[in-house]
Amino acid sequence: MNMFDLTGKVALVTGGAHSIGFALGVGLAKAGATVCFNCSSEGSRQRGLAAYAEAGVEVHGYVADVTDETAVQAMVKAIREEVGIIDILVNNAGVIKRVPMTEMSVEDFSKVIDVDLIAPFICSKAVIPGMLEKGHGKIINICSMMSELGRETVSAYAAAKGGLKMLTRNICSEFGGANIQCNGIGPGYIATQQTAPLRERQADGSRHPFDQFIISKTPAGRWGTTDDLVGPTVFLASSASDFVNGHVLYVDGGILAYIGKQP
Ligand code: GCO
Repeated sequence: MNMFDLTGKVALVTGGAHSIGFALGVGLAKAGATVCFNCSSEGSRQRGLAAYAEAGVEVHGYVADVTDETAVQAMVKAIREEVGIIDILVNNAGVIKRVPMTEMSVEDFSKVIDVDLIAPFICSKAVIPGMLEKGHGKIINICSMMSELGRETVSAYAAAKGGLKMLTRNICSEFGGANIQCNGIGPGYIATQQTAPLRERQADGSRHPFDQFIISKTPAGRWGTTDDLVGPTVFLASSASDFVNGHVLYVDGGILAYIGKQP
């Protein structure tokens, strides 16, 4: 028996039209799951469907604002009717605003908390009843280095991702007895559009100072790729992890273990 086989499982990936969510959607589909992805607009849905088709993967796309409980409940209901009860939820949708705290508006702080912390609550609350009905479920929260560490300009993001680590532990605590496992994936520094500003080449062609910093802090000596996150996510989505619960699996090339290379 292949304990990593997801055949017969229905997965929902929020923010799954591009970047990390897209890579995870492709990976879950290639592991056998029937994948549904969520995005915020019809344009994103169409672009996402085209990208999955180009990757040779058939998926279902759904538009819903993940901070809107009514919209999320309607999406989960539509998925149940059109695809099936959701077995695997990946709370991936997220935003970041890099602003010094004293310059950040409460509105901007709240927006980050809404998307990065309250939306995973809303989506988890929407899928758990179906998981209870089926007698099993997997919830995977995309956490962050900022679930463990702070840094300048990311106060809202760190507060949200720290909270998401504890929401992960609480869902484990509240529903572990119903055979629902809730774990996190903690990406290190991954080369995506979201981190592109941190990797921009300088005018003289040199690396961005933050890029150099991350390279010095990562034993692997490189930024991660979205593909680095796929295997750990398939593991947490599969029966191979049925006794793993409330854990955040850091996929960071060793950053959290390393004091950093001597300058
Ligand atoms: C930042 C980065 C990080 C990464 C990721 C690390 O500004 O420090 O955006 O937050 O995106 O979350 O795990």
